[in-house]
Amino acid sequence: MRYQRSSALFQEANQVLPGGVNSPVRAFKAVGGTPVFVKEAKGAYFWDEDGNRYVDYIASWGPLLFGHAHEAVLEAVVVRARKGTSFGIPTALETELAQLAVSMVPNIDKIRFVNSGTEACMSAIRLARGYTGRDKIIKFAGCYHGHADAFLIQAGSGAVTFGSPNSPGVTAGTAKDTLLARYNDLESVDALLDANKGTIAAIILEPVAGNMGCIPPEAGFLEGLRERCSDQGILLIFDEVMTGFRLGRGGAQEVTGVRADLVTFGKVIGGGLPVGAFAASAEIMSCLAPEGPVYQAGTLSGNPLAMSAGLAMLRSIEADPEVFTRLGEKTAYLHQGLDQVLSATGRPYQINRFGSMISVHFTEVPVTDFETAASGNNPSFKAYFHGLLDRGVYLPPSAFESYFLNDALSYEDLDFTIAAAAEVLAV
Ligand code: HOZ
Repeated sequence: MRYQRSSALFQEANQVLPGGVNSPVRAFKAVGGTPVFVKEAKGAYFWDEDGNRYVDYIASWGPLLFGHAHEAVLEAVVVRARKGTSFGIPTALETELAQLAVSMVPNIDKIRFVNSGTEACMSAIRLARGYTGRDKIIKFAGCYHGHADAFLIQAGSGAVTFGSPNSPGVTAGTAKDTLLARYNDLESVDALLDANKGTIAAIILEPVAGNMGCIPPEAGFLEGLRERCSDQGILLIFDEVMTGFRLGRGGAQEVTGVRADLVTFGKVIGGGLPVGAFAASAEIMSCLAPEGPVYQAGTLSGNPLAMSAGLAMLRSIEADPEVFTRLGEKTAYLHQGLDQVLSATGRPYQINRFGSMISVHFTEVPVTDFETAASGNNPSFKAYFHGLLDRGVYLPPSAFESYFLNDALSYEDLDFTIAAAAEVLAV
Protein backbone atom coordinates (compact mmCIF):
# COMPACT_ATOMS: atom_id res chain seq x y z
CA MET A 1 0.00 0.00 0.00
CA ARG A 2 1.42 3.35 -1.13
CA TYR A 3 0.88 5.23 2.15
CA GLN A 4 1.15 2.37 4.64
CA ARG A 5 3.90 3.73 6.88
CA SER A 6 2.58 7.30 6.73
CA SER A 7 -0.84 6.01 7.83
CA ALA A 8 0.68 4.15 10.78
CA LEU A 9 2.72 7.19 11.78
CA PHE A 10 -0.36 9.40 11.56
CA GLN A 11 -2.31 7.08 13.83
CA GLU A 12 0.52 7.11 16.34
CA ALA A 13 0.83 10.90 16.12
CA ASN A 14 -2.88 11.28 16.84
CA GLN A 15 -2.35 9.75 20.26
CA VAL A 16 -0.07 12.57 21.38
CA LEU A 17 -0.55 15.52 18.99
CA PRO A 18 -3.98 17.19 18.53
CA GLY A 19 -5.13 16.07 15.09
CA GLY A 20 -1.79 14.32 14.64
CA VAL A 21 0.01 17.50 13.57
CA ASN A 22 1.51 20.75 14.79
CA SER A 23 -0.18 22.95 12.20
CA PRO A 24 -3.71 22.19 10.94
CA VAL A 25 -3.28 22.34 7.13
CA ARG A 26 -0.85 19.42 7.32
CA ALA A 27 -3.56 17.06 8.58
CA PHE A 28 -5.22 16.81 5.11
CA LYS A 29 -8.65 17.27 6.71
CA ALA A 30 -9.68 19.62 3.92
CA VAL A 31 -8.81 17.12 1.20
CA GLY A 32 -9.34 13.85 3.07
CA GLY A 33 -6.95 10.93 3.32
CA THR A 34 -3.79 10.54 5.32
CA PRO A 35 -1.00 13.10 5.38
CA VAL A 36 2.32 11.85 4.05
CA PHE A 37 5.19 11.92 6.52
CA VAL A 38 8.45 13.28 5.14
CA LYS A 39 11.60 11.24 5.61
CA GLU A 40 14.06 13.41 3.73
CA ALA A 41 14.36 15.98 0.98
CA LYS A 42 16.87 17.33 -1.53
CA GLY A 43 16.44 19.94 -4.24
CA ALA A 44 12.98 19.85 -5.81
CA TYR A 45 11.96 16.56 -4.16
CA PHE A 46 11.07 14.99 -0.87
CA TRP A 47 10.63 11.32 -0.05
CA ASP A 48 8.00 10.04 2.34
CA GLU A 49 8.41 7.29 4.95
CA ASP A 50 7.08 4.75 2.42
CA GLY A 51 9.85 5.67 -0.01
CA ASN A 52 7.60 7.55 -2.48
CA ARG A 53 9.18 10.55 -4.18
CA TYR A 54 7.30 13.84 -4.64
CA VAL A 55 7.96 16.93 -6.74
CA ASP A 56 7.35 19.54 -4.06
CA TYR A 57 5.32 22.67 -4.83
CA ILE A 58 5.15 24.10 -1.33
CA ALA A 59 8.87 24.40 -0.49
CA SER A 60 8.09 24.66 3.23
CA TRP A 61 5.40 27.21 2.30
CA GLY A 62 7.84 29.48 0.53
CA PRO A 63 11.28 29.79 2.09
CA LEU A 64 13.20 27.22 0.07
CA LEU A 65 13.89 29.42 -2.93
CA PHE A 66 16.75 27.19 -4.12
CA GLY A 67 15.09 23.92 -3.11
CA HIS A 68 15.50 21.60 -0.15
CA ALA A 69 18.80 21.24 1.71
CA HIS A 70 20.48 24.08 -0.18
CA GLU A 71 24.23 23.57 0.32
CA ALA A 72 25.06 27.14 1.40
CA VAL A 73 22.40 27.09 4.11
CA LEU A 74 23.36 23.61 5.30
CA GLU A 75 27.02 24.54 5.55
CA ALA A 76 26.25 27.77 7.45
CA VAL A 77 24.04 26.00 9.98
CA VAL A 78 26.42 23.10 10.57
CA VAL A 79 29.47 25.35 11.00
CA ARG A 80 27.57 27.68 13.31
CA ALA A 81 26.04 24.90 15.43
CA ARG A 82 29.50 23.81 16.55
CA LYS A 83 30.02 27.24 18.13
CA GLY A 84 26.91 27.21 20.30
CA THR A 85 23.23 27.17 19.46
CA SER A 86 21.60 29.87 21.61
CA PHE A 87 22.87 32.59 23.91
CA GLY A 88 20.27 35.25 24.67
CA ILE A 89 23.21 37.64 24.26
CA PRO A 90 23.92 39.72 21.10
CA THR A 91 25.97 38.28 18.23
CA ALA A 92 27.50 40.03 15.22
CA LEU A 93 25.39 37.77 12.99
CA GLU A 94 22.23 39.72 13.85
CA THR A 95 23.76 43.00 12.66
CA GLU A 96 25.11 41.33 9.51
CA LEU A 97 21.71 39.94 8.55
CA ALA A 98 20.03 43.25 9.41
CA GLN A 99 22.51 45.20 7.26
CA LEU A 100 21.98 42.86 4.34
CA ALA A 101 18.18 42.87 4.61
CA VAL A 102 18.04 46.66 4.93
CA SER A 103 20.25 47.01 1.85
CA MET A 104 17.93 44.77 -0.20
CA VAL A 105 14.49 46.04 0.79
CA PRO A 106 13.27 49.53 -0.20
CA ASN A 107 12.18 52.03 2.41
CA ILE A 108 13.40 50.40 5.63
CA ASP A 109 16.17 51.58 7.99
CA LYS A 110 15.89 49.19 10.90
CA ILE A 111 14.65 45.67 11.46
CA ARG A 112 13.72 43.54 14.50
CA PHE A 113 14.15 39.77 14.24
CA VAL A 114 11.57 37.46 15.82
CA ASN A 115 10.83 33.74 15.41
CA SER A 116 7.87 33.51 13.05
CA GLY A 117 5.58 35.42 10.72
CA THR A 118 2.91 35.34 13.41
CA GLU A 119 5.19 37.12 15.85
CA ALA A 120 6.26 39.61 13.20
CA CYS A 121 2.70 40.66 12.35
CA MET A 122 1.52 40.66 15.95
CA SER A 123 4.42 42.92 16.91
CA ALA A 124 4.00 45.15 13.85
CA ILE A 125 0.44 46.08 14.79
CA ARG A 126 1.47 46.74 18.39
CA LEU A 127 4.15 49.07 17.07
CA ALA A 128 1.67 50.75 14.71
CA ARG A 129 -0.75 51.29 17.60
CA GLY A 130 2.01 52.65 19.83
CA TYR A 131 3.28 54.96 17.11
CA THR A 132 -0.09 56.37 16.08
CA GLY A 133 -1.83 56.27 19.48
CA ARG A 134 -4.84 54.62 17.78
CA ASP A 135 -6.45 51.23 18.45
CA LYS A 136 -8.17 49.86 15.35
CA ILE A 137 -6.72 48.03 12.38
CA ILE A 138 -8.18 47.15 9.01
CA LYS A 139 -7.48 43.72 7.58
CA PHE A 140 -8.86 41.97 4.51
CA ALA A 141 -11.09 38.88 4.50
CA GLY A 142 -9.02 35.87 3.46
CA CYS A 143 -5.67 37.47 4.28
CA TYR A 144 -3.75 35.54 6.91
CA HIS A 145 -1.22 37.20 9.17
CA GLY A 146 -0.51 34.34 11.52
CA HIS A 147 -2.56 33.16 14.44
CA ALA A 148 -2.41 36.10 16.87
CA ASP A 149 -5.89 36.94 18.19
CA ALA A 150 -6.27 40.21 16.31
CA PHE A 151 -5.90 38.43 12.96
CA LEU A 152 -8.23 35.46 13.43
CA ILE A 153 -11.12 37.41 12.03
CA GLN A 154 -12.10 36.08 8.59
CA ALA A 155 -8.57 34.73 8.33
CA GLY A 156 -7.35 32.78 5.32
CA SER A 157 -5.02 29.76 5.15
CA GLY A 158 -5.54 26.98 7.71
CA ALA A 159 -8.13 28.97 9.64
CA VAL A 160 -10.61 29.05 6.77
CA THR A 161 -9.56 25.63 5.51
CA PHE A 162 -11.07 24.20 8.68
CA GLY A 163 -14.09 26.45 8.75
CA SER A 164 -12.99 28.62 11.66
CA PRO A 165 -11.96 31.91 10.08
CA ASN A 166 -13.20 33.48 13.33
CA SER A 167 -11.64 31.32 16.01
CA PRO A 168 -13.25 30.57 19.36
CA GLY A 169 -11.00 31.98 22.05
CA VAL A 170 -10.68 35.41 20.44
CA THR A 171 -12.51 37.80 22.75
CA ALA A 172 -15.16 40.22 21.53
CA GLY A 173 -12.97 43.00 22.92
CA THR A 174 -10.12 42.03 20.61
CA ALA A 175 -12.36 41.41 17.62
CA LYS A 176 -13.96 44.86 17.81
CA ASP A 177 -10.64 46.52 17.00
CA THR A 178 -10.14 44.52 13.80
CA LEU A 179 -12.21 45.87 10.91
CA LEU A 180 -12.75 43.78 7.84
CA ALA A 181 -12.52 44.95 4.25
CA ARG A 182 -12.69 43.10 0.97
CA TYR A 183 -9.47 42.40 -0.94
CA ASN A 184 -9.17 44.38 -4.17
CA ASP A 185 -12.09 46.59 -3.14
CA LEU A 186 -11.22 50.17 -2.19
CA GLU A 187 -14.86 51.06 -1.63
CA SER A 188 -15.05 48.60 1.25
CA VAL A 189 -12.02 50.32 2.75
CA ASP A 190 -13.54 53.77 2.31
CA ALA A 191 -16.70 52.70 4.12
CA LEU A 192 -14.61 51.63 7.13
CA LEU A 193 -12.47 54.74 7.06
CA ASP A 194 -15.56 56.98 6.98
CA ALA A 195 -17.18 55.17 9.87
CA ASN A 196 -14.02 55.13 12.02
CA LYS A 197 -12.36 58.49 11.43
CA GLY A 198 -9.16 59.10 13.39
CA THR A 199 -9.19 55.68 15.09
CA ILE A 200 -7.36 53.49 12.57
CA ALA A 201 -3.72 52.77 13.39
CA ALA A 202 -2.93 50.53 10.42
CA ILE A 203 -4.13 48.81 7.30
CA ILE A 204 -2.45 45.41 7.03
CA LEU A 205 -2.50 43.16 3.98
CA GLU A 206 -0.60 40.65 1.92
CA PRO A 207 0.40 42.78 -1.09
CA VAL A 208 0.01 39.63 -3.15
CA ALA A 209 -2.35 37.37 -1.24
CA GLY A 210 -1.14 33.80 -0.76
CA ASN A 211 -3.47 32.49 1.89
CA MET A 212 -6.64 32.22 -0.20
CA GLY A 213 -4.71 30.75 -3.08
CA CYS A 214 -2.60 33.27 -4.95
CA ILE A 215 -4.51 36.51 -5.55
CA PRO A 216 -2.63 39.39 -7.17
CA PRO A 217 -3.58 42.96 -6.32
CA GLU A 218 -5.67 44.57 -9.07
CA ALA A 219 -4.33 47.71 -10.76
CA GLY A 220 -4.67 50.70 -8.44
CA PHE A 221 -5.54 48.71 -5.31
CA LEU A 222 -2.21 49.04 -3.48
CA GLU A 223 -1.76 52.59 -4.75
CA GLY A 224 -5.24 53.50 -3.46
CA LEU A 225 -4.41 52.12 -0.02
CA ARG A 226 -1.13 54.04 0.02
CA GLU A 227 -2.90 57.27 -0.80
CA ARG A 228 -5.56 56.80 1.87
CA CYS A 229 -2.99 55.88 4.54
CA SER A 230 -0.82 58.90 3.74
CA ASP A 231 -3.84 61.24 3.80
CA GLN A 232 -5.16 59.97 7.12
CA GLY A 233 -2.00 59.29 9.16
CA ILE A 234 -2.54 55.52 9.00
CA LEU A 235 0.40 53.12 8.72
CA LEU A 236 0.31 50.81 5.72
CA ILE A 237 1.66 47.38 6.69
CA PHE A 238 2.73 44.95 3.98
CA ASP A 239 2.78 41.41 5.30
CA GLU A 240 5.63 40.11 3.13
CA VAL A 241 6.00 36.85 5.03
CA MET A 242 5.37 35.04 1.73
CA THR A 243 6.41 37.65 -0.81
CA GLY A 244 9.54 39.06 0.84
CA PHE A 245 12.77 38.00 -0.91
CA ARG A 246 10.59 35.75 -3.14
CA LEU A 247 9.01 38.08 -5.66
CA GLY A 248 12.29 39.96 -5.94
CA ARG A 249 15.19 40.97 -3.67
CA GLY A 250 13.08 43.87 -2.39
CA GLY A 251 9.83 41.88 -2.25
CA ALA A 252 6.44 43.24 -3.27
CA GLN A 253 7.43 46.83 -2.52
CA GLU A 254 10.06 46.54 -5.25
CA VAL A 255 7.93 44.80 -7.86
CA THR A 256 4.76 46.83 -7.36
CA GLY A 257 6.49 50.16 -6.73
CA VAL A 258 4.21 50.86 -3.75
CA ARG A 259 5.93 51.68 -0.47
CA ALA A 260 4.68 50.45 2.89
CA ASP A 261 5.35 52.06 6.27
CA LEU A 262 5.94 48.78 8.04
CA VAL A 263 6.92 45.48 6.47
CA THR A 264 6.82 42.01 8.01
CA PHE A 265 8.94 39.06 6.91
CA GLY A 266 9.24 35.34 7.52
CA LYS A 267 10.02 32.32 5.38
CA VAL A 268 12.94 33.24 3.09
CA ILE A 269 14.63 35.58 5.59
CA GLY A 270 15.34 32.52 7.77
CA GLY A 271 16.45 30.28 4.93
CA GLY A 272 14.06 27.59 6.17
CA LEU A 273 14.75 28.05 9.88
CA PRO A 274 12.27 29.74 12.24
CA VAL A 275 12.80 33.46 11.65
CA GLY A 276 10.40 36.35 11.23
CA ALA A 277 11.10 40.07 11.22
CA PHE A 278 9.45 43.46 11.01
CA ALA A 279 11.04 46.60 9.66
CA ALA A 280 10.35 50.28 9.04
CA SER A 281 11.94 53.71 8.99
CA ALA A 282 14.26 54.66 11.88
CA GLU A 283 11.55 57.01 13.14
CA ILE A 284 8.88 54.32 13.46
CA MET A 285 11.31 51.69 14.77
CA SER A 286 12.54 54.13 17.45
CA CYS A 287 9.24 53.53 19.28
CA LEU A 288 10.32 49.95 19.94
CA ALA A 289 11.88 48.87 23.27
CA PRO A 290 14.57 49.45 24.38
CA GLU A 291 14.75 52.63 22.26
CA GLY A 292 11.10 53.48 22.85
CA PRO A 293 8.13 52.35 24.95
CA VAL A 294 6.51 49.66 22.73
CA TYR A 295 7.57 46.35 24.27
CA GLN A 296 8.65 43.32 22.27
CA ALA A 297 11.20 40.63 23.20
CA GLY A 298 12.29 36.99 22.84
CA THR A 299 15.13 34.75 24.03
CA LEU A 300 15.31 33.00 20.67
CA SER A 301 14.99 36.19 18.63
CA GLY A 302 18.13 36.61 16.53
CA ASN A 303 19.10 33.01 17.27
CA PRO A 304 22.58 32.33 15.83
CA LEU A 305 21.59 29.23 13.83
CA ALA A 306 18.60 31.00 12.35
CA MET A 307 20.62 34.15 11.57
CA SER A 308 23.31 32.04 9.87
CA ALA A 309 20.71 30.29 7.73
CA GLY A 310 19.12 33.62 6.82
CA LEU A 311 22.46 35.15 5.94
CA ALA A 312 23.36 32.20 3.73
CA MET A 313 20.01 32.48 1.95
CA LEU A 314 20.14 36.23 1.35
CA ARG A 315 23.79 35.98 0.23
CA SER A 316 22.81 33.22 -2.19
CA ILE A 317 20.19 35.58 -3.63
CA GLU A 318 22.68 38.45 -3.89
CA ALA A 319 25.15 36.14 -5.64
CA ASP A 320 22.48 35.01 -8.12
CA PRO A 321 19.86 37.75 -8.63
CA GLU A 322 18.74 36.00 -11.84
CA VAL A 323 17.02 33.45 -9.62
CA PHE A 324 13.85 35.58 -9.68
CA THR A 325 13.77 35.64 -13.48
CA ARG A 326 14.27 31.88 -13.64
CA LEU A 327 11.56 31.27 -11.05
CA GLY A 328 9.16 33.56 -12.90
CA GLU A 329 9.85 31.74 -16.17
CA LYS A 330 9.37 28.32 -14.64
CA THR A 331 6.09 29.42 -13.05
CA ALA A 332 4.89 30.87 -16.35
CA TYR A 333 5.79 27.55 -18.05
CA LEU A 334 3.78 25.59 -15.48
CA HIS A 335 0.90 28.04 -15.90
CA GLN A 336 0.88 27.56 -19.66
CA GLY A 337 1.05 23.77 -19.38
CA LEU A 338 -1.75 23.55 -16.82
CA ASP A 339 -3.81 26.01 -18.81
CA GLN A 340 -3.58 23.77 -21.91
CA VAL A 341 -4.49 20.68 -19.92
CA LEU A 342 -7.40 22.32 -18.11
CA SER A 343 -8.85 24.05 -21.15
CA ALA A 344 -8.97 20.71 -22.97
CA THR A 345 -11.20 19.25 -20.23
CA GLY A 346 -13.97 21.84 -20.60
CA ARG A 347 -14.15 22.21 -16.79
CA PRO A 348 -14.45 25.62 -15.18
CA TYR A 349 -11.12 26.79 -13.80
CA GLN A 350 -8.98 29.83 -13.04
CA ILE A 351 -5.22 30.02 -12.73
CA ASN A 352 -3.77 32.90 -10.72
CA ARG A 353 -0.07 33.69 -10.83
CA PHE A 354 2.30 36.37 -9.58
CA GLY A 355 6.06 35.75 -9.84
CA SER A 356 6.78 32.31 -8.41
CA MET A 357 3.37 31.99 -6.70
CA ILE A 358 0.54 30.25 -8.54
CA SER A 359 -2.77 28.53 -7.76
CA VAL A 360 -5.47 26.64 -9.64
CA HIS A 361 -9.11 27.28 -8.70
CA PHE A 362 -11.93 25.08 -9.98
CA THR A 363 -14.52 27.80 -10.41
CA GLU A 364 -16.13 29.82 -13.19
CA VAL A 365 -15.58 33.21 -11.59
CA PRO A 366 -12.29 35.12 -11.63
CA VAL A 367 -10.69 34.71 -8.21
CA THR A 368 -10.00 38.17 -6.83
CA ASP A 369 -11.03 37.99 -3.18
CA PHE A 370 -12.02 35.62 -0.39
CA GLU A 371 -15.56 34.98 -1.61
CA THR A 372 -14.49 34.03 -5.11
CA ALA A 373 -11.61 31.93 -3.74
CA ALA A 374 -14.08 30.04 -1.55
CA SER A 375 -16.09 29.06 -4.63
CA GLY A 376 -13.14 26.88 -5.68
CA ASN A 377 -13.09 24.88 -2.44
CA ASN A 378 -14.96 21.90 -3.87
CA PRO A 379 -14.70 18.19 -4.76
CA SER A 380 -12.85 18.95 -8.02
CA PHE A 381 -10.01 20.49 -6.04
CA LYS A 382 -9.82 17.47 -3.73
CA ALA A 383 -9.78 14.99 -6.62
CA TYR A 384 -7.09 17.02 -8.40
CA PHE A 385 -4.97 17.18 -5.23
CA HIS A 386 -5.17 13.44 -4.56
CA GLY A 387 -4.69 12.47 -8.19
CA LEU A 388 -1.44 14.42 -8.26
CA LEU A 389 -0.33 13.16 -4.85
CA ASP A 390 -0.75 9.56 -6.04
CA ARG A 391 1.42 10.41 -9.04
CA GLY A 392 4.22 11.95 -6.95
CA VAL A 393 3.37 15.64 -7.06
CA TYR A 394 2.83 17.45 -3.75
CA LEU A 395 0.50 20.46 -3.97
CA PRO A 396 -0.82 22.51 -1.04
CA PRO A 397 -3.49 20.35 0.64
CA SER A 398 -6.03 23.19 0.70
CA ALA A 399 -7.84 25.27 -1.89
CA PHE A 400 -6.85 28.32 0.16
CA GLU A 401 -3.08 28.08 -0.28
CA SER A 402 -0.64 29.08 -2.99
CA TYR A 403 2.02 26.89 -4.64
CA PHE A 404 5.59 28.14 -4.20
CA LEU A 405 8.08 27.17 -6.88
CA ASN A 406 11.74 26.64 -6.14
CA ASP A 407 14.73 26.96 -8.43
CA ALA A 408 15.74 23.30 -8.09
CA LEU A 409 12.66 22.39 -10.17
CA SER A 410 13.77 21.42 -13.67
CA TYR A 411 11.69 21.76 -16.83
CA GLU A 412 11.47 17.94 -16.76
CA ASP A 413 9.86 18.20 -13.32
CA LEU A 414 7.40 20.75 -14.67
CA ASP A 415 6.60 18.53 -17.66
CA PHE A 416 6.16 15.58 -15.31
CA THR A 417 3.68 17.66 -13.29
CA ILE A 418 1.76 18.82 -16.35
CA ALA A 419 1.55 15.24 -17.67
CA ALA A 420 0.34 14.03 -14.26
CA ALA A 421 -2.34 16.76 -14.22
CA ALA A 422 -3.44 15.72 -17.73
CA GLU A 423 -3.82 12.12 -16.57
CA VAL A 424 -5.78 13.13 -13.46
CA LEU A 425 -8.08 15.52 -15.27
CA ALA A 426 -8.78 13.10 -18.11
CA VAL A 427 -10.69 10.88 -15.67
N1 HOZ B 1 -0.61 28.37 7.24
C1 HOZ B 1 0.55 27.91 6.59
C2 HOZ B 1 0.57 28.24 5.14
N2 HOZ B 1 -0.09 29.41 4.77
C3 HOZ B 1 0.68 26.43 6.75
C4 HOZ B 1 1.60 26.12 7.85
C5 HOZ B 1 1.87 24.61 7.99
O1 HOZ B 1 0.93 23.85 8.12
O2 HOZ B 1 3.03 24.22 7.98
